[in-house]
Amino acid sequence: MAIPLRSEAAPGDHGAEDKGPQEQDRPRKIIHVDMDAFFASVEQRDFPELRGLPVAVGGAGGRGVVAAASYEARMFGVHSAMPSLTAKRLCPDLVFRPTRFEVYRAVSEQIRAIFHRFTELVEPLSLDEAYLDVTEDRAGIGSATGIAREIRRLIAEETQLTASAGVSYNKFLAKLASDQNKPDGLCVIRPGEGEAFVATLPVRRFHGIGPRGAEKMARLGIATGADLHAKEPDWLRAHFGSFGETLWRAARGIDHRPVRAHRIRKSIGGERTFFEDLSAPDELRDALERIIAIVWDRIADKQARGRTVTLKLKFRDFTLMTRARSLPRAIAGRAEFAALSRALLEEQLPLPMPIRLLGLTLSALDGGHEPNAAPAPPSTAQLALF
Ligand code: DCP
Ligand code: MG
Repeated sequence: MAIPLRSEAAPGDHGAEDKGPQEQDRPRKIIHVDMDAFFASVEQRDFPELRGLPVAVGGAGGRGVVAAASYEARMFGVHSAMPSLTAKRLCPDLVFRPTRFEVYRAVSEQIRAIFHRFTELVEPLSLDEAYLDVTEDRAGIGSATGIAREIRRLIAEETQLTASAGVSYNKFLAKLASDQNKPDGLCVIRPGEGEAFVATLPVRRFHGIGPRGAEKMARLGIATGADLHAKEPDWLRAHFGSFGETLWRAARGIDHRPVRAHRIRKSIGGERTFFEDLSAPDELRDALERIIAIVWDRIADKQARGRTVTLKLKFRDFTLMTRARSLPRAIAGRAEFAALSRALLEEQLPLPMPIRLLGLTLSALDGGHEPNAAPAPPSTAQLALF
C-alpha cells in the first residue's frame, strides 16, 4: 500500500484541513514555544523563597496529583500527573503549592501578545505553548531562528520566566525540537535533517503517543523513530489502523498540518484521574460535584452554550464508557448542567467495577468558532491520545 505524502492527520492532530498543492510546496517556517515547568516557575517567580527548591503545584492531599514540578523536583523523578503521595515519597522535602490559574492565564496572555508581534498565525496548544508560522517574516528579522531568539528574549524580559523554542519546517518537528534542550533551550531542525533527528528519538517523545501507546509499540519491538521507519505501511496499518499512516510520516519527519490560528471548538469539558479507584456511590457523587464545578467554570469562562452532556467513566481495567444526554435546545445554566450530569451518573449506579477516571463534556455547541481561543487548561489527567 502506498501512503500519500499529504494527508489529514498527524500526531496530536484532530483533523486538519489541507492546503492546496502550491501552498504545500512552499516550505514553512514553524516555531513551537513552550514555557519551562510553567506553573512551578510562576510560583518560584512570585515567591522567591521557593527558588532553588523542589516545588510541586497541585493538591498535596491523598487524592492530589502533581500538575507541574520544578526542575529541582524533577531530579527526584517527580513529574506532572504523578499522584502527590508518590511524589512526596520520592522527594520528602517537596514543597506543594496550590494552583493559581488566574496568574497562569495572565502570563499566557502576555506570551501570546509577544507571539502576535511576529505573526498572526499563532495556534495555542495550552496555556503555555503555541505553534507559530513565521514563513512570512513580518518583523524583518531575517530568519526563523532569529525570531525564536527574539521571542525567548522578550518572554524573559517581560515575564521573568524562561521558555524553550523549537524551530523547524513543520509542527511535528518544531514541537520535538522545543523539548530537546529544555529548560531555557533552543533547537533548530533544518530542512533535510528531520528524518535523521527523528530516528534517534524514543517514540514516546512523539506528540500523540502516550505512555500506553509507547508500551504497545515496545511490545511490537518499536523503541525509536528508526524502528518505526523500518516498518512497512501495511504492517503499521494492521497494528494501528488509520494512525499507522501518521506514524509512517512521523518516522520520516513529514507533517503537512498548517498552523491554525482559528480553532473550531467542538466541546468543552474536563476529567479527573483518581489516585485510588472509586466505587462507593457517595464518593462518586462527591467526585462528580467537583468535576461539575470545574467544567462549569470553563463553560462560563468561554460563555459556551451546548445541548449535549457526556459522562465519561474509565474503569479499573481501563475500559471506557461514555453516556450522553441531549436537549433540543441549549442547556440553560449550571443547575440544568448539574442535573443532567447527576442523572447520567445515577443511571450507572451501582458500578460494575471501580473507576479510575470521571469526566464531563458539553458538546453540540452553538457557533463554536473561537478566534485564537485558549484551549481549556490541561487537566491533571493523562493527555495522551491513545
Ligand atoms: N499541566 C497539568 N497537568 C498535566 C500536565 C500539565 O495541569 N498533566 C499544567 C502544568 C504545567 C502546564 O500545564 O506547568 C504546562 O504543561 P507542560 O507539559 O508544558 O509542562 P511544564 O511547562 O510544567 O514543563 P516543561 O518544562 O516540561 O514544559
Ligand atoms: Mg511547558
